Amino acid sequence: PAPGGPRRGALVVFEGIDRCGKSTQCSLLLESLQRRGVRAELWRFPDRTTPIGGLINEYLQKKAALDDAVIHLLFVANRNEKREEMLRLLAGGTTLVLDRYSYSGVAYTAAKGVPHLDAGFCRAAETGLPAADLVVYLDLDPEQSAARGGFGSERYEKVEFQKKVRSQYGALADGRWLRLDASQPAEQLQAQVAAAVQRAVERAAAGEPLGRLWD
Ligand code: Z5A
Ligand code: MG
Repeated sequence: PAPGGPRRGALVVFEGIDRCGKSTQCSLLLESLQRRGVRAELWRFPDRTTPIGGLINEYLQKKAALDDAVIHLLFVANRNEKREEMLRLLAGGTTLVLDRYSYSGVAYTAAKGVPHLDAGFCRAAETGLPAADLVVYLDLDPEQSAARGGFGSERYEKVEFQKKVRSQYGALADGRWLRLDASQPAEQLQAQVAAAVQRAVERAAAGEPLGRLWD
């Protein structure tokens, strides 16, 4: 960073199949960052509070049927409507913790197996958004996630589909992904998450540039 200039925040994303424990880990992480005096915010995608997010919510709750390309592009639009604010917060030194992001977009749409909506199409739709400094991937067997509370009421919450999503995630992982066995106890997972996030926050503060999807 420029001497005396702001040190940027890190973009930390949690990914994984339904019920793998993302929201639990995100909340624990936010508390631990704030305890250590790191300025941080927790967001989730989809953001169901915007008009576009409202349409996504109706689709997920099976109150509306939408073409697969249309729902994919709504998820993309829902991230783009937050793009400017994300960039502003990161540049100003706030670390952003995201509960799902573009990696969900690719994994869930590509898992549908629609020929014209493959992973290449999904990626092309959202170049220009910032890439994560760290993706914490909580890997869990869909049979185990299905046994956790609340599974089954929304679209996509089917073991067979979640297996396809898991294999799509496997194809996306690169050097910025930390894959954790999500069947471990939550506190044990959090210790590994906190250590990796601290390193990502330090790298960002030291001036490592923010990446761009899908460079
Ligand atoms: N989607 C998409 O298609 N395209 C996109 O671009 C985006 C999303 C962004 C929204 O999901 C749906 O949208 C999702 C993908 C699609 N569809 N599916 N599947 P969401 O984010 O609103 O919901 P979710 O992530 O699928 O589920 P969730 O309920 O939020 O799960 P979670 O956050 O991963 O888990 P949790 O709430 O922390 O924990 C679930 C339960 O497990 C709960 O009872 C916990 O107490 C328990 N738990 C948590 N951790 C543990 C451990 N370590 N051990 C044992 N039990 C645990
Ligand atoms: Mg959640």
